[in-house]
Amino acid sequence: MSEEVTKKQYSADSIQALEGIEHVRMRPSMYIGDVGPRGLHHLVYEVVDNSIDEALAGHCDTIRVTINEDNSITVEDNGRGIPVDIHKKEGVSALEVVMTKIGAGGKFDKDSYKVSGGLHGVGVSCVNALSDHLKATVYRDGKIWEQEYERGKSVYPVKAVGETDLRGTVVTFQPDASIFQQTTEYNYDTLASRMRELAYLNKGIKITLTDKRHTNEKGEFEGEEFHSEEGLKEFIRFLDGNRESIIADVVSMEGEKNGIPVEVAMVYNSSFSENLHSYVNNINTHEGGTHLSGFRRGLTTTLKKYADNSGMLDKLKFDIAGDDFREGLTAIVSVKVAEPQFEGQTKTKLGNREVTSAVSQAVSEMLENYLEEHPNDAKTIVQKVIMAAQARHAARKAREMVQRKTVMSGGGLPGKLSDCSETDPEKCEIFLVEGDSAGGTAKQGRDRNFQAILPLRGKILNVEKAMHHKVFENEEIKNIFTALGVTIGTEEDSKALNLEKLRYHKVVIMCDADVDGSHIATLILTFFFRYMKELIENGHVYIATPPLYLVKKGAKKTYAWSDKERDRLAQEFGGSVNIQRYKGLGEMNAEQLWDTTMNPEFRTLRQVTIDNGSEADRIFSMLMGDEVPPRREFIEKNAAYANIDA
Ligand code: 0RA
Repeated sequence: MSEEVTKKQYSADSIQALEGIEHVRMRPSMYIGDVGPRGLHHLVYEVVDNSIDEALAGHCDTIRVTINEDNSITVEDNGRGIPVDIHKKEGVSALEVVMTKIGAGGKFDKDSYKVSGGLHGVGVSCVNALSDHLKATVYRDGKIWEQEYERGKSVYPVKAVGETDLRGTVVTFQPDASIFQQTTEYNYDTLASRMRELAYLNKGIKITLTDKRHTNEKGEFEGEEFHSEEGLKEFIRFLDGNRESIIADVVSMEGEKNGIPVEVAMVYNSSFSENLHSYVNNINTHEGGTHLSGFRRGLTTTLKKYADNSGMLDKLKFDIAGDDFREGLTAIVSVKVAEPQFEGQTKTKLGNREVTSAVSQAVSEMLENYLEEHPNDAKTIVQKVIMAAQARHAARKAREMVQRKTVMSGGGLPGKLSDCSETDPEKCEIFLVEGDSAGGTAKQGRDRNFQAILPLRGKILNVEKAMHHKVFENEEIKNIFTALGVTIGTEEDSKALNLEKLRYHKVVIMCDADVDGSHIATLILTFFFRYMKELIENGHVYIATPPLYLVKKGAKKTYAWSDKERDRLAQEFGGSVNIQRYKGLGEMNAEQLWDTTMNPEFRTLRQVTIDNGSEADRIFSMLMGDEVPPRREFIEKNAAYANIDA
């Protein structure tokens, strides 16, 4: 090949690379989901995933993640280091290819397939394209190599800057504020919960997280080390730490079935909820899929067989359904799939058919052994299943009552609901308001065209501690179901919430801005999380934020949402100002409530999201469960206004 041609080819390729970078910058959401806080944090996960892959390939055991003072992020590992030699096809350093070629990933290394990988699996080049500045340092072959980039383009060719005995890769990036316009500030807890999850999912790897933005009293940086020798077994103990186990130990297994690495761990607790968490290549598959079906199948077949043989079901007058085997069950399924097919609305549902039987077999083997070796536990589990079946029959009756009412419109709507006149659900909002009196104020203050009010009396039922039929018999909960117009499928495999008839696309929880109010908000959220998760997942649930203070001077008055804001306003007004602390919604008149909390032009609604399903599950079980100390600790740590949009 003549030099002429090589050059031409190189420049053609680099133009293509440029187009790739421009495309990522033009349509960032296509690559990382969104450009809000979620996308911002996703950048870190994408870089860490590369190091996890290196660890899974057996070449590295430590990953350090640092939030630097300026909110840039450093990820370092002690792996082989990204190769720096000239990539034959591209004519530049392999490091540069990995960093600047969109879609290049680590694919040129054919010996190891990439198993981990962010939700979008887009590679570190996307992170680079969306960063103001990125610096890659590689310790390899006795040398320290370096290259820097701006907005995805290299600033200089890869160069050797020193010598070293170390091996590894260090990437530091500063997200581009012109892309992440909402915020470029990293949340420690968000990163910590993902790093913890990764440590449990990939046992043996040490992951540290350090926050250099502030120090504690001793002058040390905040930070944690995540490391698990027992993997999912420990993950289950962590998740269920606030629940009471009814069996001796966590049941777990790890192995390969039909060439698919499968890991499963499970435990039964005394609660009534089912908590299944599933992962494919370290990605949380919120929508489940074939691996979860395999888990359910394995569990049901094995337990059913055991129960039948035990004779415990002989005198039973009602049938046992799949659900009954999963009440009080907490389980994690984690598989590694070479070419995962993701389906579903959020592309988090595994579609690969072959995975079902692999997981089902693994679970059957694991459970058969456990039941054989722990006859007392086996009996406890079967008894629990029988009780669940019994309760399900009672619950079905109660639920059918609710749904009969829901389906018949007209007389069906709850008497306490003040509905809006608009009928297009997309334009409609419903406020769930604590107490009849605040409900009255909200009713006067609202825009009745599109805002409906449903007052809830007192504390709503703590669904975390109640059996299903009690939940469906509860007056306030029945009102929420009928007002929203949603129903729950009764078929075995379509327990999903039916949102087609949802009457309001914004469901706003409006409670007092105090400890009681946030407790009530948490109770309502717990109900949504356990019984209407899809409502949250589809972005329909919001929390209203009423102001804490009214700051007045003469005719001038304004509101404050924090102590800091109150002090600033008081200073701005100067002289003697009158400050009123709103203890509850009831202290505001209708106009004030509209101005500050309900008027779409001025209010702030906090959208409730589930960033991390297992973490949310753990927090709800803690907040609403029996153990008091962890709850107190959480509330103290998160102050009066617990950050419930976990
Ligand atoms: C491909 C090949 C080799 C290393 C890596 C990728 C690698 C990538 C990343 C990303 C973050 N940390 C990493 N560490 C390693 C090396 C192949 C060889 O040395 O033979």
